[in-house]
Amino acid sequence: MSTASFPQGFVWGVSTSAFQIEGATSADGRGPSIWDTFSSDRAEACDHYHRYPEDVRLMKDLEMAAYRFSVSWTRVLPDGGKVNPAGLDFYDRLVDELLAAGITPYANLYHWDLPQALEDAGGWPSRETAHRFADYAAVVGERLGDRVDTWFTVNEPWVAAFLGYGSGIHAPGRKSAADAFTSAHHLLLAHGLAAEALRAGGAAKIGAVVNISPVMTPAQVSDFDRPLSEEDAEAVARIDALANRQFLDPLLRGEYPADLLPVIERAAGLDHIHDGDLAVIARPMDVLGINYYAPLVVQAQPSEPADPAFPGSEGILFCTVPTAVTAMGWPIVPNCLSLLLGRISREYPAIDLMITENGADFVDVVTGDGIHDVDRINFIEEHLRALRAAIADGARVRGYLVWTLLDNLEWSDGYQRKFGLVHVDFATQRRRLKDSALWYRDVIRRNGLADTRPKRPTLETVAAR
Ligand code: GBH
Repeated sequence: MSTASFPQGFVWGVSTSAFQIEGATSADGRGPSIWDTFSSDRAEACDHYHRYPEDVRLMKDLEMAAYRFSVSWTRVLPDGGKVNPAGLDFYDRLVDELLAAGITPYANLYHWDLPQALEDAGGWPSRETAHRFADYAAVVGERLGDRVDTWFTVNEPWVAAFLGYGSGIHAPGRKSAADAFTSAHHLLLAHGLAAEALRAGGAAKIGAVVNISPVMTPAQVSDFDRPLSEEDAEAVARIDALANRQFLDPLLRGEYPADLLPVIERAAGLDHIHDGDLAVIARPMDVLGINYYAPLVVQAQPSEPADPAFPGSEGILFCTVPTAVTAMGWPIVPNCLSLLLGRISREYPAIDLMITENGADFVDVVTGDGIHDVDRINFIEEHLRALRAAIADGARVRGYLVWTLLDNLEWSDGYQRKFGLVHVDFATQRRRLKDSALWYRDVIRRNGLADTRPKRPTLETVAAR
């Protein structure tokens, strides 16, 4: 195997999420989710609910092997309780369409669109929501379980808990450290209970998806081995516990990190963690999905107040660094992907991994003859090199899914963010392949990268921005 090619059977594809592409928010009995309530943008998104045959055809033309989509909880259970068969029918049609196109379906049950009725009943800070989620998982599993290859339960519980209930920049927009920690625990419990329900229904493979970011100081961004002062080491460890180990340790070791428990206790107490919960959360799973975008860059700064998205982060400054960034301002550090996969392989060696999201928003150059997104090609290519190196070092990564197929509705940022391999004109819903889509098809065809380095942006493309 050359250094640019990937293991035989490596799975290539893309990920999407329901609220970001489906639209049709009141079609066929769908109920309101917290994102319908919270978002101020037009909700028609990519109208994928009606255009899914075209979108599946696009993926087929791009020779994708796998598609990870999310199921909208409120299509299936509009008020969180009663089943809406017409909503289930949509995913039934979608899965059949994928299989007919030779694309393996990976279904994700929760990409942040909690039924508004369940939020009104307490939301994720309420333990009951985890049980409602397991009921929902059983319903979807029963209908699609004979055809879905892999089930993911929750996507990025950190984001759902700490941006939804901590900083409040995501739905439902609540701002309470206690609610954020209890939500995180209940999302993990929801994963475990849903895994049990799916297993009981005979599901093939089950996993959870976490967003993991290496945590480092500004100096370490260009030199991972740079030694740290005691204060900075403590700052890095505290953010690592909040962002990463809070989820990895319960899922893969059945315990909360010892250094995190006092932080949770101060903000939320520990009564919400019941005896037996961690055993449920740590039920064996088949794959851990990892979404990687950017490192978290921090340093000790005594006067700094806590960031509401990281309750317990008093005395820690989140830094900007002079590296290349995406349009969103996220630092581009591809080798962080090898760093994090090496770390997970060492510390949690038993689990198979899949990169379930990686990608970037850039200002694409849209012309009559095409959409030129060389920055996205460079971003993905450099991350694939880092991934390939991690695999050579023994990381058990079975596949890679680009975030995302289509330019879409980027949560609180609306429509101006462009993460797609495919451009969408939201006035007409016309889809056009970007250069990156065709480039990715070539990666899939040769099961790896070309031996030459990617192209840097040309002066014309830079000037065109
Ligand atoms: C994903 O989450 C989501 O799953 C997906 O729905 C979304 O469209 C996609 O990202 C793009 O946003 O402060 O610069 O260090 C990403 C989770 C958590 C990743 C916060 C970036 C901040 C990076 N994100 N993190 S930075």
